[in-house]
Amino acid sequence: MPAAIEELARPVIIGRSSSHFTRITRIFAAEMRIDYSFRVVRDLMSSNPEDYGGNPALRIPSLQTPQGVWFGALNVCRELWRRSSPRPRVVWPEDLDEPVLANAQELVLQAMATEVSLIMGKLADASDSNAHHAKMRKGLVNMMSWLEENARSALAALPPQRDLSYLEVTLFCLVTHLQFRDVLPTASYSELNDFCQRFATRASIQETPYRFDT
Ligand SMILES: N[C@@H](CCC(=O)N[C@@H](CS)C(=O)NCC(=O)O)C(=O)O
Repeated sequence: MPAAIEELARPVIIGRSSSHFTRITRIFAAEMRIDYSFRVVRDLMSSNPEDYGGNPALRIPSLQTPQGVWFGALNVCRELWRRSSPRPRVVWPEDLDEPVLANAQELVLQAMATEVSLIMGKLADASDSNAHHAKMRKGLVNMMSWLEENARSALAALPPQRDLSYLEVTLFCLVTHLQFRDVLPTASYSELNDFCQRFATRASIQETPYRFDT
């Protein structure tokens, strides 16, 4: 296949190496053995949807494919999975049919979103001392405490015959991103840190470290 056509056939992840939602998709791509190009969004303050692969929400990640663009980490991961062969056994959010599992997934994604708001607020020069900021921080600390208390039982309740779960990938990306961006001290979360240490032995984790794109 000529290089230009091959390039077009290769999906493009649009995101940043420092973004936890982007890392979810890169871990999935590595686990699914999908070859992709990576397009860095240089300015997260841009208000041009084209900079985000056309996403009107002005968010990363997106996945550009010949069929169209997929917005958001979960959509991207599902499309990467559909493209994989053989398809690994993935546990998706809708498969989590016990409260501890479903709530863990909800709180991981909410904690990630809260972290984005805190970081973007700081970037935009918002005061760290306003009431909403304080409430977001309190919510984040509460969610992390809940996850620390419930991670062991949630992880034990995942179907044992899986290759991967969205819950584990998102939990790993959340905890390690809190450390990377220094948003909260995480040393006291021993269950979460143990989980991250175990999960970090995967090649997909070694291949996708957080870093600031230059
Ligand atoms: N629902 C989206 C959320 C993505 C998101 O919030 N991404 C962050 C970066 S990790 C972002 O684009 N932030 C830019 C902003 O908040 O303006 C997903 O699941 O992918």
